Amino acid sequence: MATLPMAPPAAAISSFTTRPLYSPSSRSHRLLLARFFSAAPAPARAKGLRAAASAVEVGGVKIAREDVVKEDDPTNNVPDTIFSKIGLQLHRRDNHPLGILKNTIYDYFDKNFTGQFDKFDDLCPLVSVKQNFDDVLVPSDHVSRSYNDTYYVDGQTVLRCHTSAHQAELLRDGHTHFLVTGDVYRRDSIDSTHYPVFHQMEGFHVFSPDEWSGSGMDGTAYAAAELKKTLEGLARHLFGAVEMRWVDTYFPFTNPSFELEIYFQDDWLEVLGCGVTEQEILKRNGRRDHVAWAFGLGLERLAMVLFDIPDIRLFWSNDKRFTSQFSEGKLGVKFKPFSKFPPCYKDMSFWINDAFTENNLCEVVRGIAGDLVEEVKLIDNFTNKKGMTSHCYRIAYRSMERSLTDEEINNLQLNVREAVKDKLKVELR
Ligand code: FA5
Ligand code: MG
Repeated sequence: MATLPMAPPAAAISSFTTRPLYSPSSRSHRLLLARFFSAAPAPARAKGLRAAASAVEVGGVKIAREDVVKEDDPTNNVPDTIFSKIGLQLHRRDNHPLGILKNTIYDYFDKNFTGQFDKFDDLCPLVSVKQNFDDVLVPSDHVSRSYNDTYYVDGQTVLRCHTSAHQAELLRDGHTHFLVTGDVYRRDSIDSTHYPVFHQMEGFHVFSPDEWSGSGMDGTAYAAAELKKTLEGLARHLFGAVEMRWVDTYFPFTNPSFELEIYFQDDWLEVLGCGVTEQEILKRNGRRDHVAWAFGLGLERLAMVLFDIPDIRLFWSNDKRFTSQFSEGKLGVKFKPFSKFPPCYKDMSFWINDAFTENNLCEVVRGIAGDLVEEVKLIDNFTNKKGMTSHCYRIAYRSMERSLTDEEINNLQLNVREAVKDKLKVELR
């Protein structure tokens, strides 16, 4: 199951009941894992991670490893690989594709809504369960709240899984037009367009009754029309002419809800979710009788299209051959891939148990092999007469920066097998 799925309550919209809200359903068996921090092979604890004692500061909040990684606490599921990303704030680097993109989106809003949008890009990613879920009306039994899908620091605190976590507090603080950019975290399978840490920008625009009263539309229709106009304008500002389409969808916090898809690498790529904000959210936060639109866009997804970046893992690369290709204010630059080393495949079969999930497998493999694992893919699945189910996964190992030796890969695979057996309590075949 993918990370922050937000399928509606079963009866609500039948065609979306099996579709996760926060992530598409098409890649459930393809887990691509990689880190680019270190070119070295990753032993039991991946290299390139922050030293255990170190701390980072985000938005004035100091975050130490022991604040977020609590190995002995059963209510905590944050691994070191995730802690190592906190505070990096790729979206605040003006020479990084994500920073260049953020600034270009700012330009669009500055030009079209002069002085109206307040901008936030340094809000702390540690938020309460209330902020992340309750405040945006996510049902209490919703699968997105599960430990399988979200990184919990403890029972009340999570690493935000979307920038929507900040909507309510900003409304209460009196903001009516705002953009929130930040790193978000989801336990998720990974492939070339998914990564467990990525970046979103939230947009929010409140309208008062006098703004739509003369339009001949009701408030909801007016906000929906304004939303689509604004986002189509943004897409043109970023891409010029590009093939795009609107898809109806479901979010707990908007109605109606839409996704915008852009044609990329021979397929439709979902780049943002949006909609007209549920009245309940406005009512609870001091804007009764108003309407609003909101959107949440995936910065990596847009940047991949804009800069021709073929794999989402590249955004984390410190390799000069990647970073030196981008500079402040230059949106049109096309990424030139540097040489690709061949992948090496290893298969692994085991009998699963009731607790087994692919997200858990993914995390264990990443914990051992870090950036050297490119893909984990289910290639065989059967249940025997005794009712035992066997899975076979194919793991692709590949470094973006160098050739791996056979010995290195064999060692990694050995360690992965041990860890999978120990941590997931599955029976290797
Ligand atoms: C949300 O997160 C909603 N909060 C967006 C929203 C905001 C809707 C306000 C309505 C109003 P979703 O899970 O679909 O929705 O994620 C939004 C975007 O983030 C996606 O369209 C995609 O571009 C990006 N995204 C989602 N998962 C990943 C991932 N694992 N890796 C990279 N990008 C992702
Ligand atoms: Mg989505």
